[in-house]
Order: sequence, then C-alpha cells, then structure tokens
Amino acid sequence: MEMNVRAIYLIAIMVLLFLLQVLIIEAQSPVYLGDVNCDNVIDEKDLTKLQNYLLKKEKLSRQEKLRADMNQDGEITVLDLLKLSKYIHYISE
Ligand SMILES: [Ca+2]
Ligand SMILES: [Ca+2]
Repeated sequence: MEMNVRAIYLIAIMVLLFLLQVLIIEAQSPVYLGDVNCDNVIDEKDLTKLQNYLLKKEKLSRQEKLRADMNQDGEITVLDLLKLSKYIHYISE
C-alpha cells in the first residue's frame, strides 16, 4: 500500500516536471512576428494566411496567432494585416 502511494507521487511529480519543461520550451522559443505560417520566411504567403483568417476563411493556431499579432496588442485585426503588408513591401523593394 505504502509503495503504491509513493509510486503515484513519483509519477505525478514526473508528469509535472514534464509539463513544466514543455511550458519552458514554449516560452523560450522565439516568436517570429509576421511569419504566420511558421516557414521561417516572411512573405506574401503569410499575408494571405492572415487575410484569410480575418475573412474567417482560415483558422490560426495559438502559435500562428502570436506571430500574426504584429502590433502586439493581443488581438488580430486589419491593423496587423496593414503592418505585415507594409513590412513585406518594404523588404521586397
Ligand atoms: Ca512565412
Ligand atoms: Ca494586433
């Protein structure tokens, strides 16, 4: 009986540590603003994806939403689309 309780504690601690590790890794991974589709390039494809999201044609994951929020105000709006569009046209000139 005693052994079982210990084993459960041990497993619970291991699960907690694992979850903590996942959270830490996620917090540490840099967020590339503007790279909505996560392909490490900021281009028209990201713009299209963001546009589709705003038009409700496409859904974005949590990570994609973080990347799409260009002005970092916690919401994804047409302002973010404008900012991304300006950025893409600036770097392509
Ligand atoms: Ca991209
Ligand atoms: Ca925003």
